Amino acid sequence: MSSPRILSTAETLGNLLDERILMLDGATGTQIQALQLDEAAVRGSRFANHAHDLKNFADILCLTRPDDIVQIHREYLAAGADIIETNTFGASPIGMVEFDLAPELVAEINAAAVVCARQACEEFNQRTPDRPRFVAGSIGPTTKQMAISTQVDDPSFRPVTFDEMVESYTAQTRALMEAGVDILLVETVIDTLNLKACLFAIGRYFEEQSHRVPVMVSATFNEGGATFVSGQVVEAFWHAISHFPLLSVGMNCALGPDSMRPHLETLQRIATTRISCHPNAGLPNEMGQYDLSPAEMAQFMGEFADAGWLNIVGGCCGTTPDHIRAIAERVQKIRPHRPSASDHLLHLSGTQPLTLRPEHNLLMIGERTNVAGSRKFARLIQEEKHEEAIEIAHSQIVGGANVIDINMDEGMLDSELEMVRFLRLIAGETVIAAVPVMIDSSKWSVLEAGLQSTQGKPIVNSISLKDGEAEFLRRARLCRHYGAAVIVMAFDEQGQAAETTDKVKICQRAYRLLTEQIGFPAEDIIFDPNILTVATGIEEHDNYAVNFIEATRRLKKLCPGVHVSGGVSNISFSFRGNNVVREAMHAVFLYHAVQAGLDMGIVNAGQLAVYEEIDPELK
Ligand code: THG
Repeated sequence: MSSPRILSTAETLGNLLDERILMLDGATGTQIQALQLDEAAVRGSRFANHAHDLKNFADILCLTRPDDIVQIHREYLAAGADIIETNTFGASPIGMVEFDLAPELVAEINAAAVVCARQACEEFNQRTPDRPRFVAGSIGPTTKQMAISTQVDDPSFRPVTFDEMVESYTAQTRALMEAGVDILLVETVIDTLNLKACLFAIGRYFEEQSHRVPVMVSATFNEGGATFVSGQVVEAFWHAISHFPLLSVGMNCALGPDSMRPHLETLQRIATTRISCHPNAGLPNEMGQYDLSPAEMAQFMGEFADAGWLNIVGGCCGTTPDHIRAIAERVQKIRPHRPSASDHLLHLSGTQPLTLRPEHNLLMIGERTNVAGSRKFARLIQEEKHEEAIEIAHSQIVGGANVIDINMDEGMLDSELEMVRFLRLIAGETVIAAVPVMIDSSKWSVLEAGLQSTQGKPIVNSISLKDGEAEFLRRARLCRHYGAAVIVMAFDEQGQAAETTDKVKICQRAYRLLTEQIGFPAEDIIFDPNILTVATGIEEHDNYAVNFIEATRRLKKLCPGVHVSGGVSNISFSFRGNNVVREAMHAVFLYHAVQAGLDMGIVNAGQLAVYEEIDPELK
């Protein structure tokens, strides 16, 4: 006889989400303000002598006035909330710095907050056991930003490092998880690089503990609302975080529901997970108050739900239990959103999205932001003439590059530092920041430094089996945690493959390892079967172009879903100084390679000859 299996909380949640739209709670801050607590009341006896005002740190109330917090949760549950957010928005080490609170308090505040939320939920669960309520651990963005400079006079300035951010988010994640949250809710995301650090921290924590809970991500935007977070449009944002298995993605806060409409419309169409939405009660007026009534808010949310966009809804600043009650009533019978299926295309992003579609002829990757590939760029970096170095990136894009390859591998340079500095600098250049980057180095430490400085979805150039399977898979896993596609070179423990069969064999081995052992998506694998120099005077070298083309043809058949790339200008090194010949060679090579299935090439964008226009004799 088999006894009925008890569902895990995550399974229960998933089943409910398939059936109906679930309700989040509304603003905690608005309810706390209504209590009109003064500084002394917020501090209680424990923090009476604290050196810094705590009135603006609402999370401390979990320790000093837990009954008030439980009561706020109860009111939202009574209004119809299925998911209660813990009062922990700022309770991370970096979030607490400005209040002069010791990082040791992180564990205590988060644990106390979970106890408050759990107590309120349990009271309701006992009354209506067939209607479970869930505790979501709220993780806020901190006041620091990593994707862009917040100092006008120093575009490379960043107040924290990626590692510091990961450490801070790990501390809060650990505290919430040990206290037993059902969900982690990373909300009010204002900076995608912060978010990537947060997801990196959560993913690593889950792996180390072999225990996970569903994760929700909710981003926000400001002013004009033309861009989403840190200058990104919503599609670019989604591609940058789509590597992480999420319960939902959505948006909150901002300028109220109406401002979210176009972003939400796009997000629900492209995201392959569920959609959440918990806006402010409209725009703040001159008094800093929010004007949308419960009925007005319910109307907006009802429209979004009617359109089939929503799975989880609630409210942010200015919303009250009355808002939640009105929204719950309006959306309760509406069919929830069905997430879109993956299109299995290669998606990349800078601040703009870039999707490689089958009808694309060739994706061009600008080669000149490479200290080994351009004497001029090398000199400018060495002489710290960054504005002119940036101009090279710019001219590659104007010349047609869809992606720019950045390489700082040079003995005289601190390659990690230069990689990070250049990536930070271009993050402030609208035209350049729009395109995805290809982070190019033969040193893993440089690649990782680059990954930690990129808010979009980049390409890592490159990893290979050169140092064995374990190291290959370790790096590939990390690339995935950072949200990157990878170039895999046809290189193994024996060296670089020059013959067609070796190229294919090595790539096939890498393909099996990546897809079978770590579930790396095939579309994010880009093979580079080595474009080697022809016409060197050594006879075997004369077949190198054909070998690459033939390997490309076979790999596209044998490894379904992958892409193929190559460094095109390598082919013609023997003709250095003769650009007419070199450009003709590149054009003829590309003409055949693209037909064989080459998807992208590292090229001197703007300097490509047109195949049809090459002098017949030269051809
Ligand atoms: N595969 C992958 N990555 C790569 C390569 C590859 N990265 C580097 C390289 N190969 C591709 N990039 C270049 C960049 C410039 C040149 C060639 C390849 C080049 N430069 C001129 C030269 O050396 O003659 C520089 C002239 C100048 O200084 O202006 O040809 O294969 N994954």
